[in-house]
Amino acid sequence: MSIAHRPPHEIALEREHAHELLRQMLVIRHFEEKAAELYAAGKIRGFLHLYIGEEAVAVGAMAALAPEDAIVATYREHGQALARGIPAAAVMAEMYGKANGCSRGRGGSMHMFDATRRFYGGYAIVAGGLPVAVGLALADRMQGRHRVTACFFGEGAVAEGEFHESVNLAALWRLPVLFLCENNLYAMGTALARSESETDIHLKAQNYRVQSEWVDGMDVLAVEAAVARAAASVRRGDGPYFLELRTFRFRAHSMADPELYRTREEVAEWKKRDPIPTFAARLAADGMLTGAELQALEAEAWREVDWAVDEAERGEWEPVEDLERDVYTPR
Ligand SMILES: Cc1ncc(C[n+]2csc(CCOP(=O)(O)OP(=O)(O)O)c2C)c(N)n1
Repeated sequence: MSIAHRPPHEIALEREHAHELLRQMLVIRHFEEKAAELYAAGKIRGFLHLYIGEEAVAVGAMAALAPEDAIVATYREHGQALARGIPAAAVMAEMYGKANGCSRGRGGSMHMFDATRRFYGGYAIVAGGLPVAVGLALADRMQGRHRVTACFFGEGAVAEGEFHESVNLAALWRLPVLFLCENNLYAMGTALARSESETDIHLKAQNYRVQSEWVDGMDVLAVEAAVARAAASVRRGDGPYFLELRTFRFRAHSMADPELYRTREEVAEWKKRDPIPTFAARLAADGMLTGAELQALEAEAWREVDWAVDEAERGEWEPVEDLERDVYTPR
């Protein structure tokens, strides 16, 4: 329905919501642009995997999930952490390795964690989050809670045994898991078609009798709508659901990747579908975003990123006395 046919209060609500989706995508984009700079400057060390190009997936999905739902993600999870509401300062400080980071600086970029927001990682092992998600969902089932565990993972995970074990068990026990496969076509330097005989990833879930579909992961509204539908089905008790979100990472796999496995033309082609400017243009065309509003959202996003960097800079290192804290040592 065109907005001209909707009552004014609905238009106002939609406009606000659309701006919030755009603001979140801008925060993630600029946060990571800054992180890349800080990595080059030696402020952030270890591994760093950027989500640039994939923002619509995390933002659309989180908008459709409830605070009581659980989230499990991968090492490419800054976007999910920010969209879930972990303060940008806590995410940045974590990358710095500071004690004000969301994992007290012990996890770094790949291990964001915030139990108060039911954000259960951040897993460096490909497919490592899937069995954890199945376990969280099993706990909900056993305790009679109607909530969803949303599990993000890359298409590279489907080559792992853990993927098959997890989807199978979730289906067999009808557990409330929402599998969210971020298909960005490359697992490090391996193109999907070079490693999988079936490249329609969502079909793999159907082998286990799990409802599945693919979604345009460059379109934040399409992601939000699909996740809302799928989460409602899971919450109703209809068993797990699988969404394949087709997307693309614009940057290298990590900071140490010369990108020899794909052409510049392919990347340039996907950049035409950049989820941020395309969404902004669509809103502008619908009369829902003015140039001044876009500028204000950009400025707001940068302010949040600058604040995050200030807090990370100001943060303390964990004191030496805490070295053995949370370390299990049998005596
Ligand atoms: C079990 C395991 N094998 C190999 C690796 C090394 N590795 C790190 S990322 C990656 C590619 C994963 O690609 P994908 O799942 O598509 O996610 P993306 O990086 O594209 O987001 C691999 C093979 C690992 N971390 N864990």
